[in-house]
Amino acid sequence: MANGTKYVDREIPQISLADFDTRIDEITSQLCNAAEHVGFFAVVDHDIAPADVAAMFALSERFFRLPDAVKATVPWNPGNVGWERESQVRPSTGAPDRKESYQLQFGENMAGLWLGDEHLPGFRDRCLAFMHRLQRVSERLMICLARGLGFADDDYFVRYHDASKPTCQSVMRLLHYFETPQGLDGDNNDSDKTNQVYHRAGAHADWGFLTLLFEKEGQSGLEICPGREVVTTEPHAALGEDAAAWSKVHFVPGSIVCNIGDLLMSWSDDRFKSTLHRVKAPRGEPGDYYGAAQERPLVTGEEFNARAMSKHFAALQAKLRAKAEEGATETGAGGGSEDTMDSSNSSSNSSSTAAAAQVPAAA
Ligand SMILES: O=C(O)CCC(=O)C(=O)O
Ligand SMILES: [Fe+2]
Repeated sequence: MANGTKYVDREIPQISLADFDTRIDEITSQLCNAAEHVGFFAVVDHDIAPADVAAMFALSERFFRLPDAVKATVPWNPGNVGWERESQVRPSTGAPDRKESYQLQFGENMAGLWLGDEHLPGFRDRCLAFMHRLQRVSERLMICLARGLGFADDDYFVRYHDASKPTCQSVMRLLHYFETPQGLDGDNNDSDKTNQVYHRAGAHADWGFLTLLFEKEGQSGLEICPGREVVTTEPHAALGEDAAAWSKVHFVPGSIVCNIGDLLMSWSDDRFKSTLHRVKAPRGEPGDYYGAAQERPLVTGEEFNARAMSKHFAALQAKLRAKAEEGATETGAGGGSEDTMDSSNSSSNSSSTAAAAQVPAAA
């Protein structure tokens, strides 16, 4: 491999949700096994028809084809909603992901941020209908995950992700990765050596609860690196794109690829693993997909709290601490900024931390 990335084949468990009520214990055990060992699994027989997924992709594509000036009428904001373009800088790469995204929620954060009907008639209603169907799939997963963790109440997680609450922070993110030049070198530089660096989604772990991801056949790129063995020492350097052995996630027709996020890892006392993953920019390997449109609607559950910020955005933390210390020197007040970020797992008061998901860390 030109770039020196080490690849190994890893099996992504495939889990059927068919006959959910009667098979719930079997499904629970399969899900928990996957969550503990890989952090990724592909769910099939989930009751969302391929035609409905294709229709959602088509709608997403129509959105992204609108002029930027129109998309800019629904700009991203710290409620973790809205449209952004090349603004997400990952600590692992220090460069913006080459993508645009539009994040949608059910509730009050969307005020003024739904694309107007004059641009795409029915957009809001169609998205919401799809989001509700996805929410039902995630609820089934949440039921099993709570059950598998031994919570007395199967609905424990479901209650904290109640889509009927205006504060619900479940997100559907439409994604469009931009076309990249053919022949990137091992450092993701283009062959003209113009110092352009290309990452579709740099290596990261999701800090939400659970991510459900739809892929399109022939649009490869998603790779995982289970175990997080690469983050034991210096997180930023170790999170580097090629620091460890990666595995390609191959398209499985009709499946939803799911992964555990940091919040559920924390909520499960680290029993379930939030796995490092990325969307690799093509490098001329067989099967690489160059563009022009790769869209993946996905839903994250509740966004992680400020603990994720301290983990992923150390630079920002350092700045905040320095500021706090400055304040303390001036006013004589004590206390650090960390405490305010530790409200942790208890649910739906973390919209400001959700914002950090897209704070350009290296800005
Ligand atoms: O598009 C993908 O395949 C994955 C995207 C992703 O990892 C993310 O947005 O968190
Ligand atoms: Fe991710």
